[in-house]
Amino acid sequence: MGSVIGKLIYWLNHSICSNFKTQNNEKVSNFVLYIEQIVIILHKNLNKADMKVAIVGASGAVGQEFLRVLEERDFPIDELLLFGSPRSAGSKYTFRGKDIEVKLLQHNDDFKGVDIAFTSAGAGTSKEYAETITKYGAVMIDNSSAFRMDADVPLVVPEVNAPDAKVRPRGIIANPNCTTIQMVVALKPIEQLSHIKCVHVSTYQAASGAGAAAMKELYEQYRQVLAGEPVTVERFQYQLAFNLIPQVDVFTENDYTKEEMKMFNETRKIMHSDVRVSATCVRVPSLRSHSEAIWVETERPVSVKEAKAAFAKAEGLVIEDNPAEKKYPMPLFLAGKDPVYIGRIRKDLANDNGLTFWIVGDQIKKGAALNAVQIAEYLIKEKAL
Ligand code: 2RA
Repeated sequence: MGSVIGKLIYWLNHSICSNFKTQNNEKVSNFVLYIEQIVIILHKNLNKADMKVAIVGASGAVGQEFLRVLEERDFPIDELLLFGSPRSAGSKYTFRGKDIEVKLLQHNDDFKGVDIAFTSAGAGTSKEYAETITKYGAVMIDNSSAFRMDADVPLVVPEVNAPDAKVRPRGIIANPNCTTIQMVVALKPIEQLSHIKCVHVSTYQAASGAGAAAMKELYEQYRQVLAGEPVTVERFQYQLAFNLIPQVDVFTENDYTKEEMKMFNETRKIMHSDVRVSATCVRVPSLRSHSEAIWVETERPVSVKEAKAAFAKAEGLVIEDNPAEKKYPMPLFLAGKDPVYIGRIRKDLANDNGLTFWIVGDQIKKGAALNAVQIAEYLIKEKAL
């Protein structure tokens, strides 16, 4: 799309703008910007020719996963742009055999002609750059918490509420938090059988949820403990090696952590539901893939047989459940996999309307990059970019 749009924008800037230059300059440039946006959107929908994609935060754990996922899924890309902080600008990453240099993220026109921008550089950066990223029509699929609960920003897990992605007045779609994403994939098939009134969940979150540096720190802590050296603690509240930490993110005023409140609020928004979610989020010394023990209470009792049949048909979910053969999902064996795995499916002995199960999902993949890419794939399929 770049060349056609480029020419139109050049023409708009140079013919219209120069004709009106003597008038109020700011008004003219706003007018031109509006026209440009209309042309971009019309062109995108009437005559989609090529696809320009950007990754913001390319050097981070999720940014790197975006590169792998886009390549793995043969995502239609004609041009890929990588953006990063001053620290990562200038680094090069290989995509489809070609080296791409990370550009410095700045307030300029670098996003002109970009169709989709996958952003994962923290909430502060997303807030600061949203306007720069979206002003020429790019759809920003944002992995941070910056906009998740904004009423005019859809929060999307394609298996659950894909059509929400089409209504995005600000050009922004939010990717939910990893623990919520994998949980709602498992809740959806049950909700279709009987409304879920409440959920109790305990998470077992791998070190990588706190970023690439946190993974390194866990390795280093194990090495230090085994070598009898003092242990470095920078990324977690305490030593994580040989330990569990019942705190992910900071505490809020009700003594739940932000991570726990995300599970409450985001689940309701994605599922369009009044469900109440009470979570305890725990950091565990595994490297990758989050696990969750979940108890749901439905309006009517749902049998294990019904639940298993619904899980078996559900999109993005794989059942691994055979107690006799010690079959259940485990994070060590599921890193790098696309689906959410579910096992230990049984009746809740403490609640006649309750079911309980265990899920594992790669939180950098389905919990972040893959979910965002699936949103983009849905928009392309629906011609709703
Ligand atoms: C964590 N859920 O595991 C967070 C990352 N989004 O720390």
